[in-house]
Amino acid sequence: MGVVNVTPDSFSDGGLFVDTQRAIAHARSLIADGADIIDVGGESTRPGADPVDAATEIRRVLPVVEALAGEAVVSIDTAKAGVAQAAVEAGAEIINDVAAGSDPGMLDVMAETGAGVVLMHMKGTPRTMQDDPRYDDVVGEVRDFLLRRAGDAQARGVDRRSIVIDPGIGFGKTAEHNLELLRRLSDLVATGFPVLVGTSRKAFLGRITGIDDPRRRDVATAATTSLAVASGAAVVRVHDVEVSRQAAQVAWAVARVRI
Ligand code: PMM
Repeated sequence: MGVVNVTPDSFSDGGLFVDTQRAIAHARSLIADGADIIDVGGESTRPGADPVDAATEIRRVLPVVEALAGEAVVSIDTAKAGVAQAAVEAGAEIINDVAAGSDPGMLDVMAETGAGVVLMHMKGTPRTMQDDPRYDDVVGEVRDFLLRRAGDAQARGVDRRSIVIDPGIGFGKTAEHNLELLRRLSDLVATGFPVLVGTSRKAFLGRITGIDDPRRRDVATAATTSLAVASGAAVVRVHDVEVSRQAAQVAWAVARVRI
């Protein structure tokens, strides 16, 4: 899954692709690099980010979704039911919800559209999530939360086979929490739901490598891609598709005999 953020303020590519034509051209280069899915987002979820209203988000993402539908599977990265609905009408096939269906109406949109659904774990909101997050058992708590939300979604009519779960690396987690989730990813895979992992360029990689510029963290990202794929992840969400696709292909070739 290749990332296209049509936002002025995302942490690693904010401001680069606010312009519709540049966002579309960037998505096409990710498809040429081997992305199977393009994840289009119009609201930054970086720690401390201010929320934007639905009309602004729709104005940013809709032309990009429309242009790309038919060229790749398009996913809409949104926590708002109205944005998800508009994007699916414009051709998006997946709703990637970092709030796991908490917006009123979101689970109904997911059920009624029949879209694929990504339910992600986040502790708190992007404004507050990195203020001293604590868990007794991060993997158990994340897994239980995701199973509960997947149950809620199915109770509202979402098909079990449409649901993907995501531990939400960096969303209300310390570097140690992120590492523990990656180390024990197979506990999430064991739920039977396909697992999506999004580590790309995130701050914990900077802490480990000492690389401050997020755009220079793609090799570090590829290391996590290999480990995630070897642990059974079904989808990895990355900014640099070329590098992570190679890592995923090799990890898969080595690991598939035992997953
Ligand atoms: N991370 C970001 C945004 N959306 N969606 C899912 N499902 N999983 C993630 O880990 C995730 C996401 C933040 O990264 P960005 O600002 O580079 O898009």
